[in-house]
Order: sequence, then C-alpha cells, then structure tokens
Amino acid sequence: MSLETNLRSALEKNQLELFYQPKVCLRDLPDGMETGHLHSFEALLRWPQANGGFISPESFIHIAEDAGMIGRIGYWILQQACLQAKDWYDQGYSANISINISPRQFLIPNFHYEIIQIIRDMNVPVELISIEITESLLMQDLSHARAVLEYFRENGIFIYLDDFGTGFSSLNYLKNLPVDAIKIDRTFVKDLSSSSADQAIAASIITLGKNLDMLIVAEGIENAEQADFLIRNGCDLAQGYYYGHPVSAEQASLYLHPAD
Ligand code: G
Ligand code: G
Ligand code: NA
Repeated sequence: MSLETNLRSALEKNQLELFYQPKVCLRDLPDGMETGHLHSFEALLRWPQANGGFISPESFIHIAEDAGMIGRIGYWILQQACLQAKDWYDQGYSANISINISPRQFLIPNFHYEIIQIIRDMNVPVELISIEITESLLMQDLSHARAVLEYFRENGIFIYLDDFGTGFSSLNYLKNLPVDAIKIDRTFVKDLSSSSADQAIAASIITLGKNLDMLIVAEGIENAEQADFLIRNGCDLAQGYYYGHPVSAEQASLYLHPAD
C-alpha cells in the first residue's frame, strides 16, 4: 500500500496521535503565570507504527496536502486538542494547547469558520486553544491572511507566528497582522552560546517583539547556556528538549499546575 493509502486508513481508524511539548515561563508574566511553570502546550502530530516507532509529520504532512487530506487531518487535530484541553479543564487544569496550521489548510475556503465552529461544538473555552502559523503562509495572500487572522482574534484565539526570522518581509507582517506572539526559530537558538551573530539576532527579535507588545517564545532550547542567554535578554517563554520533549498526553499531564 502507498503511504497515502496508509495515512487515509490511519486517519479513519483514529490511529494518529497528538504529542504535547511544554512551553515554560522564563519570567513571571503579567497574567500571573510564574517563572518555571508551564505556560501552554504545542500539539505535535505523530503517526504510530506497528514496530513501536513513529513516522514524523515532516514525512507525511506534505503527502496529506497533496492528497487533499490536510483539511480532514487538520480538523481531526483540532478535535483531538479540544478533547484533551477539555479533559484537563474538567480535572481543574487550564492548559492552553496550540495547533499548527499548515499553509495549505489556511487556504481552504471557510476553514477559519469551521475551526471556531468546532471549538464551540466541543464546548471548549476558546482561551484554551491557540494557533501557530508560519510566515510562508502569509506571503501567499496578505489581505486574505489578515481577514482570517482578524476573525480568529475577534473570537479570542491567541495567534503565534512560528519559525520567525526564516521568511521574508517579517517586519511588514508584524506591523499589519493581529499576531500575539512570535516564536524565534530554532536555527537562531542552536548556536546561541557561541555565535555572536545569533546572539544579536535573538536579542533583536526579543526587543522588537516587546516593543510591539507581543509575547516572545524561543524554540529548540537544548541547554542551560541557551536558556541563560534568553532569560538575561528578557525572553518570555521557552520550548525545547531542555524543558521537555514532545510527549504523550498522559506524560504531558505531569507538567500541569492546578488553576487558581
Ligand atoms: O514534531 P516534529 O519535530 O516531528 O515536527 C516536524 C514538523 O512537522 C514541524 O515543522 C512541525 O511544525 C510539523 N508538524 C508537527 N505537527 C503538526 C501538525 O499537527 N500540523 C501541521 N500542519 N504540522 C505539524
Ligand atoms: O516548526 P515547529 O516549530 O512546529 O517545530 C516543532 C518541531 O521541533 C517538532 O518536530 C519538535 O519535535 C522539534 N523540537 C522541539 N524541541 C526541539 C529541540 O529542543 N531541538 C530540536 N532539534 N528540535 C526540537
Ligand atoms: Na509550531
């Protein structure tokens, strides 16, 4: 069977799984979240295999896109994230979950209405779901992107701009779009301890984001030196193996703190 046929079957049989990677506060935030505590999770798709391993989304998201399946997979991801957020919420934990929106999914007509409708239908407080979008998506049609993002904002959805710094014209997007947070791409974090260029870039993104009143997340933090630099420079949130790998929902629940 082809990968595409297998993927279709896995989706129908509910065999895909979401993993959750923590985003941790690097400082006390105005909304009361404390340094070192969980801020939220990013949902990351996994396709479990019979041998106990996983196929990475890197190898199958584009297949889903080419096969016209990304819409359905995207809704499945959202529903799964909603079920998880609601499950934790019912146990007394308020953990926001962000889902990745692929550029092709973003272009599906009315997908934003569908997303808000699903969140309502599933009875999940809207502040528990956020979205992550990439710059490449914005470049395709800026006015459409703005309309869609404004609809999300009006409905209370928090918006992360992912992989920041790897695309073009980033500053123009930042000025014109309702983005709440930017994620410093992990290519700038990787050599942060040794590269003065990366240090300058990371510090500049943090300053820029702060001046635009956005939350700043650094991705791909793997060691204490990277973390120290980001903390010294006022970065808000951290994500990376140093703080926690993407894990199953059951393991992720160990990061939860009871809501006040
Ligand atoms: O989690 P991992 O490192 O395996 O992810 C590899 C790539 O796949 C990353 O670029 C990530 O953004 C993307 N990815 C992971 N999960 C999802 C998802 O649920 N939806 C979409 N569209 N992309 C995802
Ligand atoms: O593109 P996006 O930001 O969605 O990327 C998420 C991807 O990054 C996932 O595949 C996840 O497994 C991976 N990832 C998360 N933390 C780290 C890290 O500390 N180092 C590396 N190399 N990859 C990471
Ligand atoms: Na992401």
